[in-house]
Amino acid sequence: MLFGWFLLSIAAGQYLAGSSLLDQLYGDLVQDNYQQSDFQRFTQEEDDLAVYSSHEQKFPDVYYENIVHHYLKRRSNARYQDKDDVSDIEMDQNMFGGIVTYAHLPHFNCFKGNSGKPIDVAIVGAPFDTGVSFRPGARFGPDAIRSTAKRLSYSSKKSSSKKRSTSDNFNKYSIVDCGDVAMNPFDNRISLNQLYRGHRAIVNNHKGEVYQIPRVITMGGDHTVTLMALRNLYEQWRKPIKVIHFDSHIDTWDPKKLGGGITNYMSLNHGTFLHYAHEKGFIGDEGNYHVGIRAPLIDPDFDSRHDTECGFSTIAASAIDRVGVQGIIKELVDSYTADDAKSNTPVYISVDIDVLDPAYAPGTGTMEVGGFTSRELLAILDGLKGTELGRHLVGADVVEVSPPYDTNSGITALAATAVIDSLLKIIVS
Ligand SMILES: [Mn+2]
Repeated sequence: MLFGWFLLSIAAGQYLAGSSLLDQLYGDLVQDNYQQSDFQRFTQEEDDLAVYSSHEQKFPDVYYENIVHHYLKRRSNARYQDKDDVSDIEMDQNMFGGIVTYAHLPHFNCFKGNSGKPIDVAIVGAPFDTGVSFRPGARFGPDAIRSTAKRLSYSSKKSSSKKRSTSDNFNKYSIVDCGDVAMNPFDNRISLNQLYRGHRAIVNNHKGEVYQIPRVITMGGDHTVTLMALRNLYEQWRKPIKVIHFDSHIDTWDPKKLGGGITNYMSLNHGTFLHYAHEKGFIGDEGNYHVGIRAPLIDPDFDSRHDTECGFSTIAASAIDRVGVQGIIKELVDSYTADDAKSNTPVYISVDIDVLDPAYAPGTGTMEVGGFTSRELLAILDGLKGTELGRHLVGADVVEVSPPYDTNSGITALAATAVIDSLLKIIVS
């Protein structure tokens, strides 16, 4: 009988030579509820068929057509779960639905004290864009980055998700999406202070299982938000931070040059925050790097001199054509000196998504042509993994993603998603 059924399948297969490739290839494989009784009336014919090789056709075409008719009819029947069985839908996330966190990471309220839950790496949004000089919209950046990160996941032990995982090394770490810091949209002084306290609460209220001090990756928000991250890091590590700043703009502008210094309130913005980070001593007097610079300066001589005073060296975007990705990686890695290693100088990486060419990141506040491709930026970041510089990375951000200016496909947010993925890999390597 079983042998007869096998031959029946072959017969159906022969007939199906004229139907779709999918039916030919997968018809029997996806058939799991077949009732043999449906073919009972062919039993005698099957047994007769058994004496013929599958290459010989004993019966007229109409016979095979009948078989296939019944075969397809049975196969297209859906079989439903019991109406109280939710085993296939009980998880609250799938690739393109569910409550959205970055890469399906677990979420809990990280700002309340005494949760007792460990955090090694916190992803947190800073929805703020009232420090921009040109196009706004970055307050929607965290939301867009999370939405675009749905195809990522990490096999963190805290995550129930088992989708595409980009590394095997995440199991040791508790990686959490803390959500967004609630930032007041009407007064930058209040909202930046809220961000400062948000970061501070995450770190003060939690310890990691690998890292005593959780590493925070911030999703901007305009670039002003970086100042609050640096302030927190300075207070946590009690020493100036070495900053690797990927951007098309220097962002060390003296407020008298950018914004005019008319009021104190307007002095702090997304082009002056590094000036203040230096003035406050949050960052080192030397050893900081800009990477990807190509935007014109406002007052070239003054700005260049002031930038050097703020402790920065520059790798221009055009360095890609002269020294290539490997040359840039080498300069950055070599900049972490033996003295840095000896004194454990903490490193912060800030990525303004406008470091990318507008072809790759149109959804940003201030586009500048002639930037890196996404591949070049990711290759540079990946090249820092496992180096002394990478091992001392204590915090990072991706800023200036402005979804209203992005494409329908969200390519800027997608690039930011990949940048965060690369930053995470440096931190957990
Ligand atoms: Mn910037």
